[in-house]
Amino acid sequence: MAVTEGAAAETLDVERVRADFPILAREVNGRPLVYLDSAATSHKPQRVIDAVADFYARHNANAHRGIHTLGEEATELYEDARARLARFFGAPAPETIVFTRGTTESINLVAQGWGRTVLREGDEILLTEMEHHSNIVPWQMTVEVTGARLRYIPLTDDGLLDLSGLDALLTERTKVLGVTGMSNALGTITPLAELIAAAHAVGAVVVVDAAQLAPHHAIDVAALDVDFLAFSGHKMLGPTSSGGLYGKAELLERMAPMLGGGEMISEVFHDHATYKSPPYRFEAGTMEVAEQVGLGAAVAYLQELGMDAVRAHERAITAYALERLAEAGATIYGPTDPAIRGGAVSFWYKDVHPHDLAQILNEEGVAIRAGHHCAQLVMRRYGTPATARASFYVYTTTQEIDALIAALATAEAIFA
Ligand code: C6P
Repeated sequence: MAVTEGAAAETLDVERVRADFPILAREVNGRPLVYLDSAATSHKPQRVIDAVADFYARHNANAHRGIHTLGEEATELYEDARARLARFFGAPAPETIVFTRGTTESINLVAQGWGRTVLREGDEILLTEMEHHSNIVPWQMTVEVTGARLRYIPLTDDGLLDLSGLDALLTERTKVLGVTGMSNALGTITPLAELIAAAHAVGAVVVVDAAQLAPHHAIDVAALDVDFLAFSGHKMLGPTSSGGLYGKAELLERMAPMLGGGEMISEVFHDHATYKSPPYRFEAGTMEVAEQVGLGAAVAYLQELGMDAVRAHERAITAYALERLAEAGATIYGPTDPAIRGGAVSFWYKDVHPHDLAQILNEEGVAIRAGHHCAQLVMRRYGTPATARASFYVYTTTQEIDALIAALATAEAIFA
C-alpha cells in the first residue's frame, strides 16, 4: 500500500493522543469502540473535561456581571478563551471573535444581522451546491425579507466546485459569497484564497463555513482576508454549544444584533436602546461561559499537537481509508486525491443501504453516520438519498479503518 500506518504515525503520536481521550476506552456491544463519526462531533480530551469541571468547581459565576471575585475570575477565563481563539485563527484582535453556540448560530447572525441590514432587491447571494443546510437556510430566510436572490456554484462529477462559469455567477450584483471551507458530505476542500480574491474583485463579502475545516487545518483569517468565518467548538475537541464567528471589525461595527437582552446594551430608554460595541453587542443574555472556557482548553491542546501535524495525520489516514474502501468495492463520493480533501469520506457499500450498514457496523462497535448529512443539494446532485460516512480525527488509527473494512464484510455477508 502507498500509505502505511508508519506514514500516519510519523505525523502524530496517535497512541499518546488516544490516551488523552477517556471515552476511547469504551466498549460498544462487547467490542472496542471504533469511533468514525468525528465530523458530527469530536471527542474531548481529559484536559477539556477538566477545564469545564474546574470552572464549575472553582470559578462558577456569570461573566461580565459580578464585581465579586468569582465574577471577575469567570470573566477573565471567558475573555482568555476569546483571546486564545483570536490567536488560533490569526485574528487581529480578540474583539473580532463573537462567541456563539457554533456554526449554525454564527451564519444566522451574519445572514440576519448583516444580510438584512445591507441586502436589497436585485442583490445576489452566491452559495455553492456543497453547502451544509446551515449555510443555505439562513440565507433563504434573508432572501424572503430583503428580496435578494440566491444563486449557486454547481459541482463537477468529481465532487469539486465547478468554477468554469464563475465569471457569470459572481458579478457586481453579488453582495455575499457563502462557501464552506470543507464539505461535510464530500470531504472536498475548497480553494478559499482564489474564491475570496474573486469575490472581493466584485465587492462581495465572503462568509466561510469553517465547521469542518477549522478542526484539521491552520486558518489565518488575516492572511486569507476572509470577511466572516464561522466555526463549531464541538467539532474541534471543545464542548457542545461552544464556538463563534470571526468578523472583520468594520463589518461587525455595521452589523445589527440578532438577539436583544441583557449585557448587549449601553443604555435602555422607554422606546429604544443603544448597543455595546462588538463583540458584546452580539452576546445577549447569559452566555455559554464554561463551554467557551472548555473550547479555549481545546484550542490550546490543538496548538500543542501542532495544526500541521493534525492536518498531516488527517491526510494520511484519509489516504489509507480511501485506498482500503476502494479495494473493498465501496463507491466513494467526492475527490479521491487526499491533497484536496479532508477526512469525511462518504460512500455507498455494494447494495447495502447506508442506514442498514450503520446499524450492522454498530453491532461490531463501529460508529459511522448514515443519511443526507444536512446536505440535500449534494445528495440530489449525485442522485442518492443518503450515503454512509466515515470521518476521522487526531485519535483515528489505521487499525480502526481495518475494523471498518472487516465490519463491511460482515454486513455484506448478512445482506448477500
Ligand atoms: N455537520 C455533520 O455530521 P453546528 O451544528 O452548528 O455545530 O454545525 C453545522 C454545520 C455547518 N457546516 C458544516 C460544513 C457542517 O458539517 C456542520 C455540521 C454535522 O456533518 C452535523 S449535520
